[in-house]
Amino acid sequence: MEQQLKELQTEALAKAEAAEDLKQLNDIRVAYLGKKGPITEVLKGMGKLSAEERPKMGALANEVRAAVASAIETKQTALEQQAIKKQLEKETIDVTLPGRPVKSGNQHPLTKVVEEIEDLFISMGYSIAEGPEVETDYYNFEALNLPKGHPARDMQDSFYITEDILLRTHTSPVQARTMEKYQGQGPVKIICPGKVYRRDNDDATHSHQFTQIEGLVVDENISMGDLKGTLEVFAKRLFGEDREIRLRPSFFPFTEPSVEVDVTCMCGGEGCRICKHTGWIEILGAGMVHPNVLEMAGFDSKKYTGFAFGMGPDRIAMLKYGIDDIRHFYTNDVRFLTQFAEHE
Ligand code: 2NL
Repeated sequence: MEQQLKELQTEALAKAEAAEDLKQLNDIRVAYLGKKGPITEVLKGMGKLSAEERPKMGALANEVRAAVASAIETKQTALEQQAIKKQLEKETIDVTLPGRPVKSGNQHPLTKVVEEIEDLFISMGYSIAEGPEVETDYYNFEALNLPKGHPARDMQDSFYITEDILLRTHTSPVQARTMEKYQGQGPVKIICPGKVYRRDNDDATHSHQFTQIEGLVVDENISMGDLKGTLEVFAKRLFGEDREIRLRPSFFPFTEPSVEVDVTCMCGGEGCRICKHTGWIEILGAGMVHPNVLEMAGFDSKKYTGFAFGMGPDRIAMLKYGIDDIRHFYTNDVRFLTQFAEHE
């Protein structure tokens, strides 16, 4: 029996040593140390032994069991370490590799143009004023000298919510509201940027929602000369110092007299498709604030005069960047939008 146990030990140790992975090693553990294993089998024959031999064999069996268990334990640690080492080698990270670039967004072209124009007027002492996009009939029309029955108030042209409430069709109501807040005390010097709405079928040059920037100056002794000088500074700063402007007579219900303002074309007067071979491009409308508008907002039109102007950043951005369709601003195709990034 002693011989059998020693052979079992030698055999188990050799197998443990030869195990190639943890699964094989576990099979060896179950085979030799399990309840149905050969050591238990051998010990079943203990009954045939003498009383002196029995404890000796019991002790030897325990020694064999311990030796096999310890060999398996040692091998297991070695195999586990080997596995970790292999894994680490496989997962080696090259910390010197450059990182992947993080994609950041960029400003919308309209936002860029609006902010550029805002900054330009802020540098001339203007404040920015904002107001609601859902307006009352009073501020959108009445206060701007567009009385009931005026064709511009047509249901066909505006988005009415009720008979008295609509989506603003221009940013002028913000100016009317702001003037009221001044309680007849000048000077008022504001720029009103924002979204406006008109009932239009969208095409390359029309959008039912677009942007507007209006400006308003009200003070004593404000003249048409102040308007012209201001717009000249504006046009030169926005489009280039080599540009000139011209004023043509026009009509708006809220200004008298009213003008339309053109800037010389980038073709330098040679004539091109953009200026339709005239050398001039229309960029805004303006005029002297109508006395009715001043009075309705609480200003004494004998003491105060003012000028106002309005322009469409959509159109200006289209001219500035050579964009041929206004709908590009609102369909948000990233292939379009990312062209206005100023960084990589
Ligand atoms: C255009 C023309 C214009 C105004 C807007 C205005 C506002 C008040 C009083 C007087 Cl509160 N006028 N705004 C004046 C003239 C022209 O816009 O073609 N816009 C795109």
